[in-house]
Amino acid sequence: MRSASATNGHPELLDEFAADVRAGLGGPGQKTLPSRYLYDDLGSALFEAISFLPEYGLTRADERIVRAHAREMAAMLRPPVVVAELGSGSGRKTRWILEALARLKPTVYYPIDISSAALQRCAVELGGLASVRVEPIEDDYLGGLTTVTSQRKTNERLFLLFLGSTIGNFERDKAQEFLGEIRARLLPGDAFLLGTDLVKPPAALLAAYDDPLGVTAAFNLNLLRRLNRELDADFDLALFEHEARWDAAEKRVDMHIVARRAHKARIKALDLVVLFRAGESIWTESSYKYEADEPIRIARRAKFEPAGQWRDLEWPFAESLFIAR
Ligand code: AVJ
Repeated sequence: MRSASATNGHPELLDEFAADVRAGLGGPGQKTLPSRYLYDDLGSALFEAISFLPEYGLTRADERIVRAHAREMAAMLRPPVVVAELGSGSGRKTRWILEALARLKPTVYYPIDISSAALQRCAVELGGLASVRVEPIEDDYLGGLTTVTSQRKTNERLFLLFLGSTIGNFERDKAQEFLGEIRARLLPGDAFLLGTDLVKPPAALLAAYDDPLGVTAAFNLNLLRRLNRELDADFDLALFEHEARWDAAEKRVDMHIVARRAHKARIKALDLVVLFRAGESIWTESSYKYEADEPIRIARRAKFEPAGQWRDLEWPFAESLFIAR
């Protein structure tokens, strides 16, 4: 079992991390790091904590919708159905769907995640469900999905879940491309459930991404600790602060790590010195917000047929169900 980080014991992942960090921090322009590196073990636990913050309604809205409509969704799919999920996280939301399906017929569930810690938590959370066999797949999304689809039997329908508005971390054209990549791996009649956080007033979004307890700040700054630990860097966390910015034109929330004053940090494993001006930032995440018709538009373009959409009113969020054409 891996403990300290997702790259421990996976040298090829460490190389990729090193290359991404060099590309993101080594040049003269806007410094940036890919958001997926926020999720080491501590980062995953901090995101889990974020999902309990009153200001961050996203995860609870997602779960409310799934819980309220799981049976309706299950009834639309002709068994036998196998379930796969991209980025399973704790698996708390998926319970409702698996229960609804397993009432009709025993089912297999393939959580796909690059974090073995997340997969373990998910197996514990959902392993006890009657008539559900959990088969964790430690891989990236498309690699894992390819594994699932190459194993599936032709009489089985695949129900693919992509919840939590994780798609919000993709630039809009990348999201479109990604849906195409997903669709290319599915067969006609397969189902796809996509969760998207919806546009809402900027004040609510800024509070959600810069909470007064500082949990999101810890989640963001933890990325520097990861650089210190895994790449032998010497970032002084006290010299940085978390910032959330609403980009009205792009309809997205960006997270930055901002240098409080001019200084430099060393990343020994890369033999790289990183200079910061006062106020200069590392851009660590974008969280795109959608209009309710947008997921339907991009899914249609990727050869999916819309089969239903459910929204939460308390925290505007949409769950859209599609069938592969
Ligand atoms: C897990 C990607 C959906 O973008 O809202 C939470 C991650 N970032 N707070 C999001 C996150 C800051 C989250 N997603």
